[in-house]
Amino acid sequence: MLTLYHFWSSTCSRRVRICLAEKAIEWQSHHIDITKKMENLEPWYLALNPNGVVPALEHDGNVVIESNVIIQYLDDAFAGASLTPEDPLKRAKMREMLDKFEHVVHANINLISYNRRHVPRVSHLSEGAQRDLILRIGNPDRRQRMLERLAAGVSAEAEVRAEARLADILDEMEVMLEGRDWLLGAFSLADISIAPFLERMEANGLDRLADFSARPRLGAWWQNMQARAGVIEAFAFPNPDA
Ligand SMILES: N[C@@H](CCC(=O)N[C@@H](CS)C(=O)NCC(=O)O)C(=O)O
Repeated sequence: MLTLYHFWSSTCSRRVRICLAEKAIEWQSHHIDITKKMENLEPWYLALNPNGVVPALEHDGNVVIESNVIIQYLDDAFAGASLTPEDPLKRAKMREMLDKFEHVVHANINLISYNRRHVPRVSHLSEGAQRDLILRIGNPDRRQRMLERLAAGVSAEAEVRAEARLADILDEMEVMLEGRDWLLGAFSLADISIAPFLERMEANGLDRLADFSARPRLGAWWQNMQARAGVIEAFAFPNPDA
């Protein structure tokens, strides 16, 4: 039995749903409302994922967290098209990319999304109520970061720096895509891991980044990515409240 705890529009949940679709793995959905109901901070969910974030995967009673770890687990544990290169060096490169996609791309998108998406989402709560919710987050680093953002907000300068870091990674991808359709040659977890963030850049109105005229290979990659059945299926997961 495979259950994914996820939120319909979350980038990290999309990573996992793309992988599940690409490998044609059957799974059961447990939707977690991370917006109004904030189910990700309920004690029962924190027992599954102490970081208080989606996604989390439960497989035969065992829980795996961290979306990039989950997709590697799915690729290791399930049959179907392999999404990891055979060559050890390419495997290492893939893991380097996964690390950057989480710790540079996701971290900076998260910062940029704070004023645009997070603040309006919690604006109905008093500062004290927001603080109480943050104090429930199990991961001390994330808890501290959220407390600092609550106290001081995210400055325009910090957003500019974050955009520059995103541009660095997009430039790196443009170079990697020379003479190939996918980041490592064959389609892999690296392509899956970054795809939801390209959509999020567009959704956040980061027009300069999402304008592919300066990065034509990346533009072609994004078109190919959006045409894949697995990506279409993962992005089509409906908002249960719509
Ligand atoms: N490193 C984690 C990050 C997960 C994450 O930040 N998830 C976001 C949605 S994409 C979340 O649950 N946010 C809820 C919140 O911030 O309250 C992973 O890759 O699984």
